[in-house]
Amino acid sequence: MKPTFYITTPIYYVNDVPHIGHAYTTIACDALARYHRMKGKKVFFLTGTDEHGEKVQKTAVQQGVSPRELADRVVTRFQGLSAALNVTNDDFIRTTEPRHYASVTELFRRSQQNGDIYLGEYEGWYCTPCESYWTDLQIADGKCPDCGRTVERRKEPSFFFRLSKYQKPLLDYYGRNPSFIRPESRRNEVAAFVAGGLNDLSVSRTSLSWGIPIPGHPGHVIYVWYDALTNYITGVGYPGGGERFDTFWPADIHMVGKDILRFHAVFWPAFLMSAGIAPPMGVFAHGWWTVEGQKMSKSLGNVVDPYEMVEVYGADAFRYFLLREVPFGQDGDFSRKGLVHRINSDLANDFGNLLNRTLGMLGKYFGGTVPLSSPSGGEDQALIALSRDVADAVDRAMEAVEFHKALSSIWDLVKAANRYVDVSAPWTLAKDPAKRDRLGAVLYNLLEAARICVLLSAPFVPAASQKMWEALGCEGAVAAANLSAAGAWGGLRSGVTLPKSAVAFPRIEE
Ligand code: ME8
Repeated sequence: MKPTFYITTPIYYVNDVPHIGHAYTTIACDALARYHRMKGKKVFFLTGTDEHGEKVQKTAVQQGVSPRELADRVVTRFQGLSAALNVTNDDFIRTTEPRHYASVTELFRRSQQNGDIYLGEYEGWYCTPCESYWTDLQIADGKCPDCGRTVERRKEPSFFFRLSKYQKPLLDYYGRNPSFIRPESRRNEVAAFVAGGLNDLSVSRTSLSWGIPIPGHPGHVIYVWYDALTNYITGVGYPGGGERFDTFWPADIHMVGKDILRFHAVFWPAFLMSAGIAPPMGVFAHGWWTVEGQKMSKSLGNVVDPYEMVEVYGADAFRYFLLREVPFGQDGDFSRKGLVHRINSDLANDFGNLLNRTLGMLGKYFGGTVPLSSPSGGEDQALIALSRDVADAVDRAMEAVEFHKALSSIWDLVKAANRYVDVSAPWTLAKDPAKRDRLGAVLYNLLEAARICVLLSAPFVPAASQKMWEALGCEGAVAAANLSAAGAWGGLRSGVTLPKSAVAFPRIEE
């Protein structure tokens, strides 16, 4: 097992406050970071904000403030997401920090030094909202191929990066690393794009002042994507030559939305190859959310505010819904009805109830003291075998970044444990004093199955799982438990006294 794991979110534009899309990527990364920590790895998890560029400058002008003032104000909304969503990022990078200026300048200098950057003049069709130039071929009837808005003709002196030179190295890299771009369908898309030929890329602007200046070339600032992508190495200490960089680079996963995959899977590895730095090991593109069946937009007024979700439904429920509802990588639809349904059926009924009814029976029949473990019957062995299979399935799913599969496997165990209650009928065993040992074994097995479910679900529902962990008499933070050691059957301690109930997932009125 590789002992380290470095995961990143995109850095978010500060021209607007966080919405469900930002929360989604961040939560997905957090679940992975937590999972890999519980596997015993040294994890570095980076998120942050993208503060330069035309979009931010424009919004600042509209609001009558400087871009830096705008950034300073909006960044707190993104930083606050970590506490609200229970997210465990190790650092938060802002592209306006001095450490990032040093990093971008050095990366650029290295490419310049080996001849991959040259001064030219750029002319093209420019889409301002997308910050992209397009060629004649790409614009159908004068509209941006990405967003459909009108483009304008523009020309300016610009530094270019020799992206064309990296066509073959990129294709070779994809070939050697079949899991570099995931999901697989996206890999084919990107590979086809690269195989179609790459134009050199304009990497500086003179039409813009809000950016990182290029030393020795007054008037030029670094193009926003070159600036933004570089955050991933700044965050681990580039170019300081420190231990963190050596430990964590190359990153294991850059998590991104499908709209920005190309920047990460084509431009970014090429910039790094040019500077003699190893490309990242993986880029994963997730899908987009619609809201109640409609595209999310400010004008429709249907933007989902993660802070509101946390306030109304709780962070655990929101996290669970986002990662359970939709196969990761595909698009999905967010609805309050769907969220409430998942809370009541999966969380409150299935999982919460399993623990709560077992604690109730333990209180009633054993004064709350955990009996000895003495599995005997076939149904006991089946439950134990299932718990092992589920732990393996969760591991495979998490390695494949398939959260929905991991969660559905955990729920296989939750549901099997609930069935085990019905089949073993503790209330009937309790009537016969000769069956007291058997009653004890049944309750032990139930509590133990619940404990394993709690452990496996900890990366997804961190607060509730901690509450359940404590209710099961387990010590310390569940987030700090080691999955393989703690996940072995029989880890629950006998003889401890547990509470008579624990409500980890309250029901919500529909
Ligand atoms: O793109 N559903 O920042 P950003 C799911 N600064 N995800 C969505 C979404 C939706 N409805 N809408 C947006 C940027 N997103 C750059 C990144 S990285 C070096 C620079 C996702 O704030 C979108 O796919 O505009 C993207 O991954 C993320 O939100 C950030 O968007």
